[in-house]
Amino acid sequence: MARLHILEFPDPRLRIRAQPVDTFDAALKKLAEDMLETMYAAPGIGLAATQVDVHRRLLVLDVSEQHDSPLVLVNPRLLKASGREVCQEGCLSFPGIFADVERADKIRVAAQDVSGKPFEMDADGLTAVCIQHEMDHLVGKVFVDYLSPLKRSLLLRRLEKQRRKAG
Ligand code: GNR
Ligand code: NI
Repeated sequence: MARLHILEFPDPRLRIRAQPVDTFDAALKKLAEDMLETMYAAPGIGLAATQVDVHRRLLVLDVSEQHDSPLVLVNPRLLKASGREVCQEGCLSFPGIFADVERADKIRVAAQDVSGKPFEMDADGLTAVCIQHEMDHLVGKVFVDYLSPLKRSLLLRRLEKQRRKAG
């Protein structure tokens, strides 16, 4: 296993639209494992392939406190979405900044596992938020895109300030 480098805003590669995964081989399994290791180490609850500069439709997540419920979704598709909820979100590509984002609170997703086997799952709460956040990354979208221009520029200035402080 290996830890991967996470791209940070405003890296233009975060805006690349991922292509479908079409080869379910050992390299894909290794990528999924490395993404999980990278996510746990960060620490984070989800990671999209886009964030590690791999532009394929693949995401990993684990919202459990024990870090014992890893999920890998390959070629995820949203089948259903209902309800709205506001959650304070963070993103490993925007270290140290947080903002409220409204999303669907119940979703049904179709995806494949790392072997290519199709499955469907229902999600709600933090799992639903996280899957939607990761699926956005796969189309080049990031959470601050949902904010008003004023709120966004405030947060991005805060991000810059923190970076300057960190050297
Ligand atoms: O670690 C993460 N936490 C988080 C909290 C609330 C809503 C979404 C997330 S995802 C984020 C990891 C990340 O950046 N994934 O793309
Ligand atoms: Ni993110």
